[in-house]
Amino acid sequence: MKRMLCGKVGVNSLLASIVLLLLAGDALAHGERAQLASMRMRTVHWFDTQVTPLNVKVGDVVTVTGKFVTSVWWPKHMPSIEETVYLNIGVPGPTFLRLHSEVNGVPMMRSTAFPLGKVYEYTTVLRARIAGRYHVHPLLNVMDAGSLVAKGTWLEVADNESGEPFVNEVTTLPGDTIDLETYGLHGVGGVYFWHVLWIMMGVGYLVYWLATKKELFIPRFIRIREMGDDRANELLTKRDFIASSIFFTLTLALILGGYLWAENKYPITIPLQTGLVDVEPIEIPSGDLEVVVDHATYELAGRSLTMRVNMTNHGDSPIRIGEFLTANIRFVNAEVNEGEFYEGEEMVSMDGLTVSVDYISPGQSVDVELVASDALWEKFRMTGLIHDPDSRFAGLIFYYDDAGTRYYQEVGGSVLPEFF
Ligand SMILES: [Cu+2]
Repeated sequence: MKRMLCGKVGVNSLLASIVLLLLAGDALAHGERAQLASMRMRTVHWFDTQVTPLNVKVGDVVTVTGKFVTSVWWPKHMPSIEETVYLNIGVPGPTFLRLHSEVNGVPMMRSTAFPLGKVYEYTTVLRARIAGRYHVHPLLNVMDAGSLVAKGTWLEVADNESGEPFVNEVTTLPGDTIDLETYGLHGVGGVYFWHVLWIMMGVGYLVYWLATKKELFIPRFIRIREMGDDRANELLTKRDFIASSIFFTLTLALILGGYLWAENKYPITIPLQTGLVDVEPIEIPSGDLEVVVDHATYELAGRSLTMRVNMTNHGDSPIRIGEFLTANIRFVNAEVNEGEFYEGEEMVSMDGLTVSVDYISPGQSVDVELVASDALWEKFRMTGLIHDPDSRFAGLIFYYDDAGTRYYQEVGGSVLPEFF
């Protein structure tokens, strides 16, 4: 008997771990793959995303920095980022505290608007709250459009050595120091108190009906149908009426009493703050290269995007094309390879970009073929591009002058799928 029991427990826990594994597998594949390919290509180009450090303990500070360019190819059918947008961090649950965030030097505790075709440099400072391994993504919540996610970086948060609970102390405006981790949770009038009280009210009301009636919802409903609506009151006894009245009065009394009690306990309150702040955008440092896209094709079988562009170098230094970035995937030209790379960075194809010319000399105007190909197209479900009703693409081209200075600019246009 004992043995059988053990066997049963074994199977159960095995099932439980399979379910957990399945769930975990799901969690690995969120964000960067979930959105429409066209949406990821033509909304926000995130780059230089850096999360430091990658191994911390509960209570430590983590900094997320990076830049993004808002695409001038923003889909017309999508609510615009030029209206209301909020810089946020995408992690599973309340695992971090946000201590500070800014865009182009402006504090970002509020929403803002980001005009298209500009550069924004952001910094978000977090404090690790719960131990675990998280895929940390910067993201933008665009009003009515949802969140636009940058690629994630794995971050390990270990328990702190002391094993003491995480505290998050702040000083209120009247000068009290409180721990937000536990503030208002316990005691009479705390969150637990009110939840238990209302659950008891609800359960009590249900128990009254369950205990006093043999039949409940559907039999009574059928009876009313048989008797007719005008005789429905006959189903209600005097006792039912009194009990319901007591519950009704108690509910109103609790609401009013709770309100008066809260007013008395917390006399000074201010409403939740909202509003918009202005951020001065930065111009794209596009250097002296003029890029005109002739056409682009996407080869489904070859998992590659081919762009034919005309490039004119208006400067006095030769220019080399180093990278093409779209939908958070970096296609790097192995020949040039001066791109900035960061610890823990994902979605980089180190030799994913081939460029038909090595240099664009000063004054030269030349037709260039850029091919961005890698299995990452498939892995990140970019093949969905062909289901896009308006078949357009956009991305950033990064290039370098003689001195190694990096410039970039957005390219975009229509893209034709090729099936063979
Ligand atoms: Cu992720």
